[in-house]
Amino acid sequence: MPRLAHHLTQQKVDIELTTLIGVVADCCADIAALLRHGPMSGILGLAGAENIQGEDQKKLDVISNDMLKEALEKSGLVKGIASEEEDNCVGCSPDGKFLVLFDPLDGSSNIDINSLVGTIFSIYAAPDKTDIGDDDFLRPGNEQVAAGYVLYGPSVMMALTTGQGTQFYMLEQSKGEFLLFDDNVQIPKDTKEFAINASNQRHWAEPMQAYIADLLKGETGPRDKNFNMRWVAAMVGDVHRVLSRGGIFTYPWDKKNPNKAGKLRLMYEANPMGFLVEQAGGKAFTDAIRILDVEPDNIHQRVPVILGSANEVDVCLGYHA
Ligand code: AFP
Repeated sequence: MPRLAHHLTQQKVDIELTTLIGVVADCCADIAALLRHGPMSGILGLAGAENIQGEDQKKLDVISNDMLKEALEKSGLVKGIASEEEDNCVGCSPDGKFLVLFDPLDGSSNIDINSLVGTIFSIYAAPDKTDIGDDDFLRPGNEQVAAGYVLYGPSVMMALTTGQGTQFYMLEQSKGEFLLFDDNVQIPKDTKEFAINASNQRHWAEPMQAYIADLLKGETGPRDKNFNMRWVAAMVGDVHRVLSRGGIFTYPWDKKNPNKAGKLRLMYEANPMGFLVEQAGGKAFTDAIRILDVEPDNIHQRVPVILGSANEVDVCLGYHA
């Protein structure tokens, strides 16, 4: 199985982008090693601070954020970064060619229960200017040059796209190398599996309530087939399942907090996942438009997310039409 850098070179990916993706991959391999030590490492639990989202930061959120920030700064390839754990963007190398946005540890609420977590990243070409600010990161997802995630599961796996389809790599622990094991991930167009946090049902908008109600009716209802449900509570885990065997994943708008458009963040969750899903033949929408076409107005902006098997996303959007 070809190594990550070898396959990207075969795909004729820009050498500096190939190097940058390698920097992210190596850092994630180090994060995976930390997670493997779990409770023995003394780095579980709360960090004693909140992030800009008002969420309690876990020690590993902060540690993984600092590891990625340091690795990206040292690479000399990155003009600036934005992170779920940073209030504002952080300038790195003035002549860096790329901007990188990331959620260093997605699924933080799963850390202390030894469940799935992951790192999500999104890469853009940097603007031709030295001083950068948050506004320089406000680019639609359709301008990403690469996106991916590393899922810290029984196997450590990476999903990656540079716009030439979506590939799966697996971390070969002894060498610390990511090896290609699927060079053309394809999401089945139809599915019988959905993912949603059903505890929010009473807060959803009526179209989403109607769509989910019809799924639950199974073959006795208008869908004429039975559906199964999964909820990992870590987007990386749910999206990996969708990429691997199909499905629809949604974190819809809910009236719990009407000034929040949804829970998931556009710039470092919905956009990179939307790029991966589309490149694998799936669809990724808010409840209205294609996620990659959303014009961002804030680096921590939230959006409703409906993504996965193309035909099932169309059915769900049909309820919202
Ligand atoms: P945490 O990182 O705070 O655990 O949130 C994870 C997440 O942003 C996303 O990865 C999950 O799909 C979603 O939130 C889970 O949200 P609920 O905890 O409301 O189910």
